[in-house]
Amino acid sequence: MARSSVMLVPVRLLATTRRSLCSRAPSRSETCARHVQRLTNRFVAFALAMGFAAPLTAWRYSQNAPPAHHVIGQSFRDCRTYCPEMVILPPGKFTIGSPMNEVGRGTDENPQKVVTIAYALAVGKYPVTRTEFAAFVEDTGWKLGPCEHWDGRSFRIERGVYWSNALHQTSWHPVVCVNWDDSQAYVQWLSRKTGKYYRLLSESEWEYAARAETTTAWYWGNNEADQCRYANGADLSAKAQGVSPAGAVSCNDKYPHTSPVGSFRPNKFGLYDMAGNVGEWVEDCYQDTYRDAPTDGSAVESCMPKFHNARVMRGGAWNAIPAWLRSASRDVEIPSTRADSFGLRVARTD
Ligand SMILES: [Ca+2]
Repeated sequence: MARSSVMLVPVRLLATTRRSLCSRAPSRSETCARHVQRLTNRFVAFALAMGFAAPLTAWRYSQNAPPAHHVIGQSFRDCRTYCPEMVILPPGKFTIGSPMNEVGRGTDENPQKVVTIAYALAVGKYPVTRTEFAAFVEDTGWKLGPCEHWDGRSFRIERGVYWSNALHQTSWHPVVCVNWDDSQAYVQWLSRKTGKYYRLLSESEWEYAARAETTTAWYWGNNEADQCRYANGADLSAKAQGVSPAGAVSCNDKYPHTSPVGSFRPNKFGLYDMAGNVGEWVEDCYQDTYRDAPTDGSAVESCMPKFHNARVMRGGAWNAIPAWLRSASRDVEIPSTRADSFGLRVARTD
């Protein structure tokens, strides 16, 4: 049997298994897709360990990647009017978490572990914008509740403030005031509209995307003085308007609140605003250690009552000091909370 025919056997078997699993679901539901992806990741991890790296990576790419005419590093949209622009990241390995000597690190950023992203991953080039999110609200009538406002000292509910009128934003600003449930509703709607599988990034996928093959504290290096060229954080302009917590960076990025997406330099994967602007919900339930965290790019799906079933948010925001903008920094939030520094970014794997 020719080599290509040999490889087609497991491909057909797995394709059949995939169809079988999904056929038992009432629709091509998110739950089914997640389940299939988890099984596939395990299969690939096993096969990689057995030495079938090259053919399986190619197979995994063909199963999970966006259409074949898209290539790694390039961007695409699945529709012209409201679909987020996506960048295809290469498969690879990285170390999640921070070294013990990293300044400003949290105690939940260890133990450091090698994570393998054995598949091509399409990630939003920017956080989801107001225009993109508005298309979802208009189409579905989804209702979002009131929003907490950061006043420089604390978050508190502002009467009459919602995602649609917070922070004097324009259409190219990242949407804010979305909670984890709103984010899930958005990606499920986007999946239905496009026929593709959109979802939130897992926490490890997010850090892989943010680091972009760097191991430094920030994706621009280890110098916080460079922050204002790469990220919209708590800066001198935020300090001047009284919306900065203590510890703002000593440079001026000119945006006391959110900035239009893409206003700062991208990381090496061509992704913008992976630090600052808005915090980005990820899929994972929060655990205060990486001890039991998966190493195949999948998410932690078991939420813990002792952490109030909190989910993880990544990237810091316009009100974040340099330590919170580090690639390894983790934020913990209650899934029902909406705040004017909370946003989202999407991923697509098939
Ligand atoms: Ca700023």
